[in-house]
Amino acid sequence: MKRHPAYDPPEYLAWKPDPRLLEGYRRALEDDPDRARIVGALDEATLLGMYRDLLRTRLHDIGLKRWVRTGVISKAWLGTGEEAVTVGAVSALDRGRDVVSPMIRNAGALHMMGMPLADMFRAYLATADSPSKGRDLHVGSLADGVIQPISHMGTSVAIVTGVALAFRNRGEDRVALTWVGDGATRTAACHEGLNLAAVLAVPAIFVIQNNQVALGTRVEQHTRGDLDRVPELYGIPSWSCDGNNVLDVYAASRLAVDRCRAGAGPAAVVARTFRMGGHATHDEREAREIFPADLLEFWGRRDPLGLFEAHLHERGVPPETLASIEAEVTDEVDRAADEALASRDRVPPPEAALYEGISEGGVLVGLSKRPL
Ligand SMILES: Cc1ncc(C[n+]2csc(CCOP(=O)(O)OP(=O)(O)O)c2C)c(N)n1
Ligand SMILES: [Mg+2]
Repeated sequence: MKRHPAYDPPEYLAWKPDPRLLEGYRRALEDDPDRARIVGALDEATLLGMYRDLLRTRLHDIGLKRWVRTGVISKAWLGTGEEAVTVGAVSALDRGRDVVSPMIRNAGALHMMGMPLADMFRAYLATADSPSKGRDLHVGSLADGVIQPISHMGTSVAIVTGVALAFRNRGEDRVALTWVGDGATRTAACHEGLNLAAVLAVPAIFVIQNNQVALGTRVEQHTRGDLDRVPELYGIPSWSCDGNNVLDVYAASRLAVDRCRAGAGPAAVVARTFRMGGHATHDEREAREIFPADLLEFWGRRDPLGLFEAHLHERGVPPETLASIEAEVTDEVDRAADEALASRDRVPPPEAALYEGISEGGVLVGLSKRPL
């Protein structure tokens, strides 16, 4: 894929696949028979769909970064380097009926669940036609099965537990999934939520997204012990995976989702990855200062997009096929950003919009379109 000197992490600029890493990438998918079966069943169209989703996610980040640099917005929260954790997990869901509760670093889940990219950009501009009608840059759409997050880390664990309980009580064959950062796993809300999900045996999936850092605090500063074993504390089975290998995340998530659908209660996925930028765009330099340079290089060599692209080449997908997908997605993301800018010029947020859609007879708007 094209690299973007003004926006990509420096480690990505001269990116070349490392043959040893590619072999490890393949081995992770072949050594475990369950994962090998799941990945082996993917056809080329599905693999290319994942590539498209990864690219959309990366280019949406780049679009936001461009806006920050050109003064359109002051700050953006990005998921660069962590895209595979989102794309792999959502790919394991049935997007017509399941529900997700993404955190701000899981923006890929929004377009994958069906939200227009232009709406994702509009959220940052707070236009009246943005998903929250200009009230919040946290993005969701109940009609698309996306629960809008709040800032408070860990709360989505309890929320999806409640949603999954509703599914079970109604006898609906649906699952609810959320992502929990390494820092968020340290909150009381997360532990209460995991415990409740386990004892009620609800169809919820928790993806622990260990990107090695919480704001400016490295994982080894905020956690003693092994994050991979957190679900086990509550009797929740979990599958660990390489968070920079989209197919490994997909396979682990499928194992978790299949278990939930079979009625065996909650399941977890623990994905190890790395935040290649700052907590948001404002602290990129500071974020680099908290890690040794060789750690950034280590993770830079594991760019989830670069590795997947190289893996697809190895499987015989011609480079021109990927290049034409990239051209299409680039165009699509650019157009979405322009549409959002046009909204800002056309529809500034009227005060009245702030009071719209909060509740209708006590029922949140959106529920009627796609009941949770
Ligand atoms: C309960 C709570 N405490 C503190 C914060 C401030 N805060 C926002 S993001 C963040 C770090 C989250 O780290 P992690 O869960 O690892 O997610 P990441 O940002 O790495 O994706 C903190 C402490 C918050 N939003 N909520
Ligand atoms: Mg983190």
